[in-house]
Amino acid sequence: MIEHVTLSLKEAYELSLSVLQNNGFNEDHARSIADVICACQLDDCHSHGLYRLLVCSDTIRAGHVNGEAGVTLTEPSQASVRADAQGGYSLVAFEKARPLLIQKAKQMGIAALAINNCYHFSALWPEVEKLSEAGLAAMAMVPSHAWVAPAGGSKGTMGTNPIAFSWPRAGKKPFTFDFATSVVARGEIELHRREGRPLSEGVAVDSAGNPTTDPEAALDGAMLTFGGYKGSALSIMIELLAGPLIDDLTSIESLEFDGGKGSTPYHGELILAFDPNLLSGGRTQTNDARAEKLFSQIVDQGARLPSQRRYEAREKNSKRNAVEIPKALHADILKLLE
Ligand code: NDP
Ligand code: PYC
Repeated sequence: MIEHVTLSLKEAYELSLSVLQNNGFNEDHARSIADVICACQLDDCHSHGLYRLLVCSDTIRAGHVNGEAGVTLTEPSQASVRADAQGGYSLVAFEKARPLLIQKAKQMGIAALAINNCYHFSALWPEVEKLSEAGLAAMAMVPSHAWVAPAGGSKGTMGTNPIAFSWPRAGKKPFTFDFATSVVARGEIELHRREGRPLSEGVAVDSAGNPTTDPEAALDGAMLTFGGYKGSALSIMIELLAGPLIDDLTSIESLEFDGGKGSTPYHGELILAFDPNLLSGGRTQTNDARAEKLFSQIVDQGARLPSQRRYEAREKNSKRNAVEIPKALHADILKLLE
């Protein structure tokens, strides 16, 4: 039985800010990281919640992320923005570029944001959800480190490569999904290792290529893609679109750049935004009703929409004004204030 510590939302946020600033992130970076990890913790997304304080602090202590990096925005075309994160985490770059991405999508119907030269540790749903709150449909994708074997192989080649999608719904929270193209995120395997829990079968192979449920052996070996060759192809697509297409690193190159330090991956991110008003030729209630009919048919048969669990967790934790993290994680986080 794992013991937990309860933190009020304010305590969780202030603890996050203190740890990040104590480890060398300026206020801009510390706030952008704290916002996203606290949002994840609020939604019970544990692999990308307060646990990431350990990862961000280890990375800056290894000299591998610039905690004071500025951002340069350029506009290669009417429908694209590039944000150079200059060796900082991606989140400040996203926040600086977001208004321009929204403006361009609303002018052109579709717009792309490339974030370059960034360290990237975060869940993608907070980004696409924000774009849907501005009335847009959106997609985001990133590579990571070469930890995942292609279907039919057994050597880490692609990243855990998450893809997120969000769809705006009138009067309702967006329909959003966000998942790794590996069976589970690497962060989930790291949490299993911390808590001494075995993995499900089919998640990873060990360094000899044999199936394993031991988290340590999985982290030393290779993770597997979801859906066999289908997830594998999607993962390769993400390598290409959020790598060479935007002139940034693949997961293989990110791992080479890391040089064995075990820091956060360093590469680019691609975010696409679509304006339903322009692409439909003038959005009507019928367009919305058709999307809602699809959602109803899913829910009415007892299936759930992606995000439903997250939104329920958000409501529960907001009402009680608290989140819970494992006691051992809390102790490790407090050590980062020393
Ligand atoms: P999961 O396998 O838990 O999948 C998460 C998604 O699937 C969520 O949208 C979730 O909705 C939905 N979902 C789960 N179960 C169901 C169900 N039964 N019916 C319908 N929808 C369902 O997550 P992963 O481990 O793959 O990824 C976790 C996080 O890790 C993501 O946020 C991702 O962005 C992040 N990540 C970040 C990386 C990076 O490089 N920055 C790399 C890899 C992952 P709900 O939340 O409501 O359960
Ligand atoms: O959980 O796979 C992961 C991950 C990689 C980078 C950030 N999170």
